[in-house]
Amino acid sequence: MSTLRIAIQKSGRLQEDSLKLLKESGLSFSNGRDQLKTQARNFPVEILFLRDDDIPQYIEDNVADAGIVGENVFIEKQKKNDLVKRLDFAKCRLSIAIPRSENYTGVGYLEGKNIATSYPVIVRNFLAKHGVKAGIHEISGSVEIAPGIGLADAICDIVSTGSTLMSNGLKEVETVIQSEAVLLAAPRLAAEKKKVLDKLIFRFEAVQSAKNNKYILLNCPNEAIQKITDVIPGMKSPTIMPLGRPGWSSLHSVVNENDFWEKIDLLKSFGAEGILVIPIEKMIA
Ligand code: PRT
Ligand code: ZN
Repeated sequence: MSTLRIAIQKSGRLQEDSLKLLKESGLSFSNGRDQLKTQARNFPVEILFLRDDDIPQYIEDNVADAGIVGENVFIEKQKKNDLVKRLDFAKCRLSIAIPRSENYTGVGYLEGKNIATSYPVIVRNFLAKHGVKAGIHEISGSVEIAPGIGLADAICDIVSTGSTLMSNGLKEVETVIQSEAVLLAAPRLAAEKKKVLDKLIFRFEAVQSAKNNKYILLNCPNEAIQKITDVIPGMKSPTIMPLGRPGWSSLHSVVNENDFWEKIDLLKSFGAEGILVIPIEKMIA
C-alpha cells in the first residue's frame, strides 16, 4: 500500500490534539522534538511537522497529501485543498472587535475605518458581503494591541474565551466565521492513497463517536423496559438481562453526550436505579 503523507502543526495549539487523534486512531509512531517527519510503524502514513499556515500550500504542491489545520487557515489560504472532515477540536471564532468605549451601530460602523488582522482575505470577503469599505492592515501577530497603539480602529482576530479582547480594552462586535480543526486533502489523490485516507477517516470517526457517546448500564423494573428503550435505543437495541431479583432487569445501552443529563432525569423518573456511565474507547456503527 502506498504511503499517505499527512501534515500536522509542528508546535502550537493544534499539535497536541492532532497527535492524540492519530494515536487514538491506532497509529504508532515516535515524535521527538525537532523531528521534521516520522513514519507510522503500523499504518502506511508518514507524518510531516510543519507550520500550520504552510500546510494548505504543501498540499496544493503535493508535498503532503493531507493535513490538519484550523478552518480559519483553510479559508484564508484559498489553496486547492478539499475539506474532508471536521475534527471537533480547537474550536474558536474569527471576530471583529473594537475599543470598549465605542458605540457600535452595526457593520456600517466599520465604513472608512482601519481594521488590523492576520486574515486579510476573510476580512475582505466579509466587508464585500456587507457592502462596507474599510482599510485592512495586515499584521502577523499581537493583533489585539493594534487599536491601543493607534495602528487601527478595529481588529479581526481569533477569539476563544474572549479574555484577550477584554484585557486589551476591546469588545467583540461581529462573528465573521466559526472555526475548528479540519482534515484537508489534495483533491485528486491516487487511488491507493485515497484508500489509506478513507481508512484513516473511518478511524477518526470511530474515535469521535466514542467521545460523543457513553456506555450506560442501569437496573429497572421490567415494566419500564419499553419506555427506557425508547429513550436510549442504543446502536441497534439495548441489551437486557434479568436480575436475580424477580421483576427487575439490567439494561445496557449507549447514550449521547449532548442530551445526557436530560435523559438521565427521564430514566430516573421511569424507575431506573443503579445507573453506571462508562467511557467508550472506540465506536463503530
Ligand atoms: O506556529 P504556527 O504558525 O504553526 O502557529 P500559529 O501561532 O499560527 O497558531 P496557533 O498555534 O496559535 O493556533 C493554531 C490554530 O488554533 C488557529 O489557527 C485556530 O484555528 C486555533 N485556535 C483555537 C486558536 C485559538 N483557539 C486561540 N484562542 N488560535 C489562536 N488563539 C489565540 C488568538 O489569536 C488570541 O490571541 O488566542 C487568543 C484569544 O484567546 P482567548 O481565549 O483569550 O479569546
Ligand atoms: Zn500559524
